[in-house]
Amino acid sequence: MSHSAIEAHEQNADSAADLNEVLQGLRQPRKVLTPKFFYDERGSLLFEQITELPEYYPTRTELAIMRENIHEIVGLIGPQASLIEFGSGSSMKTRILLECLDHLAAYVPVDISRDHLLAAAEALAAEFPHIEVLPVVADFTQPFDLPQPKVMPLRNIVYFPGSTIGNFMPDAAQALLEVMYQEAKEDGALLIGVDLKKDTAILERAYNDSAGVTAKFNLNMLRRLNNEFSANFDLDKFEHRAIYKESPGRIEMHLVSTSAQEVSVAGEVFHFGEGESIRTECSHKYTLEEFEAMAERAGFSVNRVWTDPEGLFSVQYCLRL
Ligand code: SAH
Ligand code: AVI
Repeated sequence: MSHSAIEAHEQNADSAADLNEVLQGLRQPRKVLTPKFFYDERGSLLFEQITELPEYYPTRTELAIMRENIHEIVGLIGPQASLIEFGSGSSMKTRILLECLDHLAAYVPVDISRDHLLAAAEALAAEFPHIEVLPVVADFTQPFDLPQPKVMPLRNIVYFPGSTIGNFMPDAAQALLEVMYQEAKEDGALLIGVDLKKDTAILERAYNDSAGVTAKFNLNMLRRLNNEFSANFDLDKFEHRAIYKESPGRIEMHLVSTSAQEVSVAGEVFHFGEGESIRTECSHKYTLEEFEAMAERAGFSVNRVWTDPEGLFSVQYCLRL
């Protein structure tokens, strides 16, 4: 795909390190893969379909919170900020901010899913010609640099919607918040979407939709390993499973082997017993107090919290302490 109008800042792609991560995960007694491998072009499109599912409440709830409170949010951010978005995907929620923010210095979407990011950046640049759009293709868990906007920003606002923070183990989530603290710089802030603890049935429905889109999204990881890491997973021999575990407070997504089988990845053979699974994703849910404690450990103070009437989801504005 060619994206001539927009310059992409490509950073830290390392397929050897990715393969190593895959192999290390599959060598564990409890096999595990990291959710960043969901997001090739097909995975990004499947995620977009998930966001429209009736059972998947987070996207529409977060959008409603943003729309409801946009004037207050814009007032807190102030003029001439640089908006740096982690895991921007299709930048759907960002449009609400881009429409309302006062003289934005630049919009810097950061995402690992290259073509999807560039297509979204091109569309935004056409829609908002007065805003400098500076897409960064990077794995945000590894060091990366941010491009310098033409207009000097008055402050940096790190935007991290979608509750993607929940896809990281608590230590890694805190480490990521610390990176955001650094990127926010002095006087900067973090605007973050955080999914909240709730009734197990609502959570499990959201990750086991009746149309089977989440199952396709989950299985797409194996398709990707077949395409990119010389693996030979038979997608018909694995099943999607998503369950909520109370004690860590997270949805776990697994791919369960339906029979005893062997699979090879880049020449290394892995054995699966019948019923053995690969954990592909954790989606942690927080109480407001739990998230506040983690944000504080990373150097932020939670300045403002907006939720929906049912208390399903939160958007939080955090200042550097
Ligand atoms: N922010 C959007 C998309 C959330 S899906 C929303 O709220 O709907 C998670 C996004 O994070 C995907 O676009 C995925 O490609 C990106 N992502 C996941 N892990 C990443 C990583 N390690 N580095 C960069 N982007 C990542
Ligand atoms: C991107 N992330 C916050 C989603 C979530 O809800 O954890 C990914 C997802 N997995 C299954 N459905 C959606």
